Amino acid sequence: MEYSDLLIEQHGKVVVIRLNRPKAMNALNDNMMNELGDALYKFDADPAVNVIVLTGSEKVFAAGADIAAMANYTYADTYPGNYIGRNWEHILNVRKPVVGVVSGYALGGGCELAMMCDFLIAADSAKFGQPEIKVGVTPGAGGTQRLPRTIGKSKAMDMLLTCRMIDAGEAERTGLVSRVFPAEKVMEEALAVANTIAAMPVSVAMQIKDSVNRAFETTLTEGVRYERRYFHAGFGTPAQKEGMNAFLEKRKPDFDGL
Ligand code: CO8
Repeated sequence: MEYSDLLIEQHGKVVVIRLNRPKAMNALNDNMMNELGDALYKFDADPAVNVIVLTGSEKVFAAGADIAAMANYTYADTYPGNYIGRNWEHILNVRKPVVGVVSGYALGGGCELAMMCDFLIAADSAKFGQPEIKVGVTPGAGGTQRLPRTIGKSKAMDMLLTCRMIDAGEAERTGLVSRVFPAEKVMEEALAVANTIAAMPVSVAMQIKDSVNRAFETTLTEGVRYERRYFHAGFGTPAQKEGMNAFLEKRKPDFDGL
């Protein structure tokens, strides 16, 4: 598939998917979300890829769902027609790590899409917000759910009800992003982070991602049982043999293809 709203770059075992609708602040329309789903599934299945980086431009990650495209939708379009929704959550089916890199605005559906990444790295220019109330709707892709779970109820309510944007510093303090870098260095630094993950055994990275996500869906006891199954099963894998033998032999492990 040729992409008109995405740019793709590959750096070793890391693939970078860049949202690219510069004239519309990367507003997320149906075509872009279809293309994103296609690209995510393709790279998730590609043995040459261990990590996916999702980013936008220097100015904007994404300024939300495309308001021009949805302004005239009716309820029949949205609920029975499922015009906006059906292609938004493909990212949650991706089994390999997805690192989001946010420079500039991540607003509305853009902030929600960012929160669907496994973790976020931000440029010091990043601004996160959920201004849906100002266009007369609630968030629809997890803003009222993932934001309070991530930054706490008080800050989330504040952002959701007043449309206040938070900057990169506040996003890092509240746990929305894991690291912040100067805007001009953020991609270089994010690629270094992604390459660190890409050098680990991809099978174990996938198990860790699955276990962490399970933590948000189950009780602590069940979550630990789930984790324990992966831990025990690890002893049947080449990644465990290579990792532990390399440690004992005082050499660097080679997890290529594991
Ligand atoms: N949709 C469509 N077009 C947009 C959007 C958008 N969300 N955001 C910006 N644009 C367009 C503008 O209309 C403008 O187009 P034009 O040049 O043709 O007039 C162009 O991008 C540049 O924008 P601005 O001139 O406004 O640029 P500024 O630098 O002045 O401002 C902002 C940048 C602050 C990002 C501003 O554009 C803005 O506030 N955008 C809207 C943000 C917003 O309200 N987002 C929430 C949208 S609703 C939503 O996301 C619901 C998600 C539900 C998902 C459910 C899935 C299941």
